[in-house]
Amino acid sequence: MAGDNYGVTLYTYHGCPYAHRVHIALAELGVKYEEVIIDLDKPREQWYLQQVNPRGLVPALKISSSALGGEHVLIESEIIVQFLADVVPGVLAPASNTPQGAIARARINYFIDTWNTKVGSFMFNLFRVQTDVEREACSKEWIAAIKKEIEPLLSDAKPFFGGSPSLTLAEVNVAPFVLRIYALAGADVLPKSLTDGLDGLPNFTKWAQSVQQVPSALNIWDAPKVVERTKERLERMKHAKQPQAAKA
Ligand SMILES: N[C@@H](CCC(=O)N[C@@H](CS)C(=O)NCC(=O)O)C(=O)O
Repeated sequence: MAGDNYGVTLYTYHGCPYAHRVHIALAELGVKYEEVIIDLDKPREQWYLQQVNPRGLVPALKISSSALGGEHVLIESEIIVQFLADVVPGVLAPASNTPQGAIARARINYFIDTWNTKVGSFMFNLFRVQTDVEREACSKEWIAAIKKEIEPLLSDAKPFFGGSPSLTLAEVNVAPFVLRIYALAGADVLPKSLTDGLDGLPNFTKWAQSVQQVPSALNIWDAPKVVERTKERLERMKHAKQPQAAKA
């Protein structure tokens, strides 16, 4: 891709974990791009909804080149990073047009699917709990889910997924959430019991430590800001709930 004449624009917001995935992939692939920051505190402007993403979300990636037959806008972070891994095969994942490449891609996709469907939603559940008892119960359930679903998939991580010495598509998708788990638990926004419990999972802990040190994952990462924004969001959620409780 570097040698071809590509124009790449990323529509992003630095606090968004989904946009973070795309920043990581572009950095790992050494792709130069223009960045357009979308202010999520304001309603999306018409040009964004009409020309970029009718869903109004970030991230979105505009890419143009004669090799692609012109200009394309891609939306949905998983699809964008998958596209980037495909267009520069062999860096984040092998090309899938050999049996070995296809099986490696299937394993990576299974890991991503497992995170998304079995583990990822606990963070949002924890944001919604009302009492300390519920908070601790949810934290325990999350640790148990990571132990059952993720720990075995990382048995050959070295230090990255599937024995890879460099970041893979698996980490591109999950690193933004790993960084948030440790930063938010460190600031007591998520329960400390969560990271204490995760410390008892050797594969996950070793892998998560490596993930948190990768320069491409740290480029736009601003832990204090994410902590502050999350606290503000939780406050807003708390206040939004109160009138409903009073009505009931
Ligand atoms: N499934 C989407 C999720 C993207 C998403 O939820 N982005 C949030 C920011 S993290 C957003 O744009 N929200 C719009 C808003 O807050 O108005 C993806 O993976 O790209």
